Amino acid sequence: MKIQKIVFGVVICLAFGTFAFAQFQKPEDAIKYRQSVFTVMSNSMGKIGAVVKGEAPYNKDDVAKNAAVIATLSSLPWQAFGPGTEGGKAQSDVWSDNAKFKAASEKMQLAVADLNKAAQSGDLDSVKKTFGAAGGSCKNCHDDFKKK
Ligand code: ASC
Repeated sequence: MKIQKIVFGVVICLAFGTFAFAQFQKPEDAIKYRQSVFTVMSNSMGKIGAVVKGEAPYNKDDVAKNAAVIATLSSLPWQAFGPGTEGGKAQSDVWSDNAKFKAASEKMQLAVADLNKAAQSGDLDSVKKTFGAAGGSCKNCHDDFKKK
């Protein structure tokens, strides 16, 4: 009996916690949220990009931290593209061609996971290779779904 109550409580907390996490009071809140996440991701991409281009020295720990930031944040923006949150820099295709948008988002998450794996290994050549694919996955999605 007691264990059933605990399990029930945990399930309710998880259900409502997840619900609350993915909801926004106003469309502008969702837009601000997703743009903020992309801003931080872009900042870390830029820092790794400078290393890849030879414009900044390779510091393994810094690259590893930035790659981890990107990989961690990569799962967050999508919950802020829900119905009724059209606007900002997002093209309407995000909603009208949502399957394609979702596929692009998944491709990006896999690419930045690869970049993070390379960065944690501390191998600059692997970082360079995976960075190209990660940046390409950002660009692909922007070409199709971000307002110019
Ligand atoms: C970045 C950033 C993007 C992508 C894209 C890759 O660092 O801010 O939007 O990479 O430029 O081509």
